[in-house]
Amino acid sequence: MVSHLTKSENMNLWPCVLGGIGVGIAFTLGYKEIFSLEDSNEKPKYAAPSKFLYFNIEGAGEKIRRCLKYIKMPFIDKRFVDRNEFLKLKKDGTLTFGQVPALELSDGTMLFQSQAIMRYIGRYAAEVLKDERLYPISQPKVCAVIDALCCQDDDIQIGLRAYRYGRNGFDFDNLPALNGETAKKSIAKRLCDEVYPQHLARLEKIISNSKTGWFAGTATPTIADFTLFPTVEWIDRGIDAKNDVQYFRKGLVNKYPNLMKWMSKFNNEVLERL
Ligand SMILES: N[C@@H](CCC(=O)N[C@@H](CS)C(=O)NCC(=O)O)C(=O)O
Repeated sequence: MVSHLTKSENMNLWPCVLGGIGVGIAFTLGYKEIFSLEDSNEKPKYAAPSKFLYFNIEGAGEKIRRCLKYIKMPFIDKRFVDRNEFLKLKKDGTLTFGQVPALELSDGTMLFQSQAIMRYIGRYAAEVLKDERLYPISQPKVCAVIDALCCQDDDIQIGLRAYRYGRNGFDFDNLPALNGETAKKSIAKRLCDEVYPQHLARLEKIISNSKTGWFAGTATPTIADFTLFPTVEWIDRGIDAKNDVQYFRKGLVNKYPNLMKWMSKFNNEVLERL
């Protein structure tokens, strides 16, 4: 093709040609990635954990406090001074499910349910702090193993939760049909003789097969280890020897040597260094 433009006119066109090519490439790759036009207006994906709300006991909350300390996240450790302080939040609707643990984030968002909270902390550490130890988001299959172990923890606790908290329906102390102490005694026996040994045997097998000594086979403990530790510890202690669980037996974990080793490892390598 013959050009009708002079040489200098031809030279002047180059910026337009290059610009056009640039815009083409930008649209092909997606302008967002190149110019980050939208990013500047987007809200940050994560807000930092800021305040943890729970009773002044270990209970279901300690694993969360431990994870926050493990990733060196500063947070307000709000422990209710009495039950009324908790009931006030329950009544005013702050607690979506009427329960704690709850984690307030720096933008005011409230998170509930310990499993969801643990995962959020794990993801926050991985994405924002670039610390994948608790929840390796770059390895989805490992995360699925971790999630399964956390769900298993819930299954292990089902019997105890039903037994212990009348609000779940099995209100031994107030439902005459449930036969009070007699029923409590035989259910506790069944849990200690059959249910917990089955769960512990499965956990023993998993931890025996782990090359690293942590539940998901990772180099460092994950939220699965932080979640299972208090549960296995409670079972071993005969729950916590309070009146409402007086029929539980202590020392059930002694029969499982690798679970015992894992407990010492968690104590020495995690708890003592927090
Ligand atoms: N599935 C919940 C269970 C939480 C739960 O049971 N919380 C208890 C304290 S450990 C609670 O808030 N109970 C309400 C009450 O005592 O009225 C979780 O894992 O966060």
